[in-house]
Amino acid sequence: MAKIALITGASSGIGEACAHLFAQQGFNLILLGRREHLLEKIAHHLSDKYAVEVKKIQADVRDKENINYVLETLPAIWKNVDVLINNAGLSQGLEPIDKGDSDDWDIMIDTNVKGLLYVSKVVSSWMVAQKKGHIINIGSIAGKEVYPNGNVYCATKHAVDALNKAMRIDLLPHGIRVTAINPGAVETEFSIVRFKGDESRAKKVYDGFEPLIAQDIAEAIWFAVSRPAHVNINDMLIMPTAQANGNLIKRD
Ligand code: NDP
Ligand code: 8X3
Repeated sequence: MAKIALITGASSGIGEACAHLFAQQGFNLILLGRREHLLEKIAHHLSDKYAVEVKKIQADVRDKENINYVLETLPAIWKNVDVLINNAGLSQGLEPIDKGDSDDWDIMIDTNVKGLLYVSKVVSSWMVAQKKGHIINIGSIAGKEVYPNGNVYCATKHAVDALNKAMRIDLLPHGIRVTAINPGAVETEFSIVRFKGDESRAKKVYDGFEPLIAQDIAEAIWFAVSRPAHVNINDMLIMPTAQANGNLIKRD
């Protein structure tokens, strides 16, 4: 029977790239995100191209009750999840702490931390019952250090770093693998979302250097997943060659 990967935030960027790569590897997919038309397009393309089964879940990871409902009401066969990719996440704004918008802070904390927890609670309980599984948590260089005006986004990714370590401990008795994948700058919709649709400001983030692309991160995730069962990659930090840390990029 084909393995199953559940990917949150599968409608664009890193999540979408993972959907392609895992379908290519013969995984059936559960794709979760809010923008149904994008999930539909991706699901259609992948099931056609790779003859895999794809289930779409249109949901907001911040909605605890609905997340419980949509996951718990999946047919039993779809609960045999082998790989969970906790990827749904975002940044909102880039302001110093005294000027930041507290609504932006709520959105980041609710999505990047609480949303990841809601999904993980349900799916890890299935993995515990199966005594197998692999959870991939998408952190960031922002979870390893703090950069100017990154305050709350960095705090949420530091929380992901802590939760990754905590899951590794809690799930150890059950043989479940847990991996953090921490990218530096990847050109996706991330900066367009951070700057609330301001595409020219978003473009400037990647001016004068070669950022990572979503495929680079999907390949790193696949590397971790495809190790032999006795090998757990705990943590990977992946940067563009032109980026030394959260705040230092060599531009032309
Ligand atoms: P994108 O904006 O391209 O993708 C983000 C994905 O998350 C989308 O599919 C979006 O889908 C989904 N998402 C956002 N909010 C929610 C929500 N409330 N409920 C369900 N899904 C949600 O950005 P990336 O691919 O770059 O981001 C993916 C992850 O990578 C994030 O966790 C981000 O923090 C992390 N990251 C990104 C880096 C970068 O430089 N790009 C670097 C380091 C980490 P939809 O809008 O349809 O719900
Ligand atoms: C997203 C990339 O540069 O904002 O995690 O930390 S960055």
